[in-house]
Amino acid sequence: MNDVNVRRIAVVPAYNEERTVVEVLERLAPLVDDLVVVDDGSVDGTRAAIQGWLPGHDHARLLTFDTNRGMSAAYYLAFTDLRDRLAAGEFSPDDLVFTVDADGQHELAVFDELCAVAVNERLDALLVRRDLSTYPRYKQAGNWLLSAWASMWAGSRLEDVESGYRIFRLGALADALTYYRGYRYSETVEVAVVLCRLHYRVRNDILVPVPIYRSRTRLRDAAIDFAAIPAAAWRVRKNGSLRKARASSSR
Ligand SMILES: Nc1nc2c(ncn2[C@@H]2O[C@H](COP(=O)(O)OP(=O)(O)OP(=O)(O)O)[C@@H](O)[C@H]2O)c(=O)[nH]1
Ligand SMILES: [Mg+2]
Repeated sequence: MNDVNVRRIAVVPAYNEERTVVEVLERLAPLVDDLVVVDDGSVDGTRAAIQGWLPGHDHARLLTFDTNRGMSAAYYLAFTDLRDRLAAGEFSPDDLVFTVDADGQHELAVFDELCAVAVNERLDALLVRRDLSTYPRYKQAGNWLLSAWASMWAGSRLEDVESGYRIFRLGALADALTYYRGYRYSETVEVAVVLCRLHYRVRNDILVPVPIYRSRTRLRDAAIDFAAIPAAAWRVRKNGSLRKARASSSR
C-alpha cells in the first residue's frame, strides 16, 4: 500500500454543533480527497452552517436525517454508502476512512502522521487513543473499565475503545459492517471489537491530546456500550460458525 495511491475519505457526524462544525470542516477539507458530513436532525443552526460552507468544496457531501437517530445511525448511513461505492468500483479496499468529530475534540495537527502510521504499518484500523488527562476522574475510570471489558471480548488490548477519532482501511470497515449497526454511541465500541475478533490489524495505543473537554454522553450510553460489546463479539462468533457449517455442507 502506497500513501500516494490511497484515497482519504473523512466522515464527520454532527448533531447540534453550530459553533464548531464549520471550523472543523475547514481544517479537515484540505487533508482529504472526499468528505462526508452527516447532520442528523440537528435543532440548532448546524445544517444551515454546513450548507453555507459546502459551495466551493466539491469533494464534500452532506447526508441528512430529518429527525435525530443517534450517532451510530449517522455512521451507518455514511459507511453503507461507502461500502456501496466500494462495491461499484469507485473506491479501493485500501482507501482510508477517517472519522472525526464535529465538536473540535480531535487534534487535526497529527492527521498526516496518523495516516503515515496506518499506511506504513498496513493497519486495518488505527483507533486513536485520546489523552483523557483533562477529563474528570469518573470519565477516565469509566473509559478504562469499558476498554478493559472490550479487550476481554476482543481478545486483544484496547486502550480507548470509545474513541471516535479513527482511521479504517475501507475493505476492513465494509467487512465489519456485516456484524453491527450500533445504537446511540455504541458504533465505536462495536466496530473495535468486531475488527479484533475478525483478526484485522488494529492499533489503539497512539496517544493524542484532546484540545477541549466537553461531554454530552450519559451513564445510560456507557451502559448501552457495555451490553453492546459482548453482543458484537457473539455475532462474529455465530457468523463464523455459520460460515464453517456452510463450507462443510457444500463440500
Ligand atoms: N449525526 C449525529 N452525530 C452525533 C449525534 N450525537 C453526537 N453526534 C456527533 O458525534 C460526535 C461525538 O459526539 P459527542 O457527544 O461529542 O461524544 P463523544 O465525544 O464520543 O463523547 P464525550 O467524551 O462524552 O464527549 C460529535 O461530532 C457529535 O456532533 C447524533 O445523534 N447524530
Ligand atoms: Mg465529543
